[in-house]
Amino acid sequence: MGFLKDGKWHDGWDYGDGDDGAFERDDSIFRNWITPDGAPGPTGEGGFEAEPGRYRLYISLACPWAHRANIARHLKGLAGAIELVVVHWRMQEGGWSFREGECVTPDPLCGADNMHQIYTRAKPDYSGHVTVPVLWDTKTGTIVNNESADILRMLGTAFDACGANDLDLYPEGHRDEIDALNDRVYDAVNNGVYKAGFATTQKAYEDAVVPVFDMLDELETRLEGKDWLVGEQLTEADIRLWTTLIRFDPVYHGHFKCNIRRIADYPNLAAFTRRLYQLDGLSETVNFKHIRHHYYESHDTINPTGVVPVGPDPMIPGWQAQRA
Ligand SMILES: N[C@@H](CCC(=O)N[C@@H](CS)C(=O)NCC(=O)O)C(=O)O
Repeated sequence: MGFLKDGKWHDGWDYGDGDDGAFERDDSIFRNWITPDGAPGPTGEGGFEAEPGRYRLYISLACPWAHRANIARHLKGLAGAIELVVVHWRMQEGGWSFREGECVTPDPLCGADNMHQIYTRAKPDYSGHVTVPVLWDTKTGTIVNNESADILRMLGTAFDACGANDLDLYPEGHRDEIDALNDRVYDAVNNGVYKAGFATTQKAYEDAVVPVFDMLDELETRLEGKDWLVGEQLTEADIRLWTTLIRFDPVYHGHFKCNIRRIADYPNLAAFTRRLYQLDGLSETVNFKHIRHHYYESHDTINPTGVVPVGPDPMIPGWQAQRA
């Protein structure tokens, strides 16, 4: 773990400065959008026209935020149009790296050792955390966007005239409902598990962990007799919830102490998790080895030995308990 300050890398933990022990997440700073004609998107500057082969997506297969972006890339049929670069699962000194490992890709830009070099290529005096996903433009040599919510949404439409399929993950008529649900799921569930896991006081932990399960209980009821969270089709709201659910029993339940219940204890959420896993192309985006080893090997304040649990028992049919 670490951060850049005026373009220089520093190892160490730098989240949450008050003494209340609460984890505080940074806002992403690269907020430009790829659009069909290069016009500016809802935030940032224009100049990023959709073109197959022009953009590259840096992700960690462990990271739930990066996972959203890669799912959009897969579901929209853009795997051949947007190159994928995968960092090593272990994030310690130097932060995310490209050191050799199963399913890790060397950096095609400059053979970088670490992800922070990609950030300083884009902005030599960058200060802040070095996070994935990162959407890179090979034409102008800069980062288009490093906010997964934006990337998920922009890949939903940007390439529709040049190679993407017509799947609509953000249907008109349901947008207000999707936005409202996304906000609540983000705060209580997607980021809620991190707030619980990274809390350094009992109070901060308990303040975070209870809302995780209040929201899961509500979602369990919402999914009664329904396949999808909003309307009658898969939307980005489903994808955003799912990337947390798939990591929940293997990682968040133990490592982040979110252990009031498991997803396996919620029939509707468990069925929902399996339903998305079985959707065309989605299981390909899941790598349980990277997921389990990332969390348990990277956060040495929480798990100093780096020992990775072999369980729990598989929630997904076909998923076997894995050994190192
Ligand atoms: N707001 C960002 C957050 C992304 C994020 O926090 N990614 C984590 C991985 S799960 C990361 O790269 N953390 C490195 C760090 O915080 O130093 C997004 O959704 O894209």
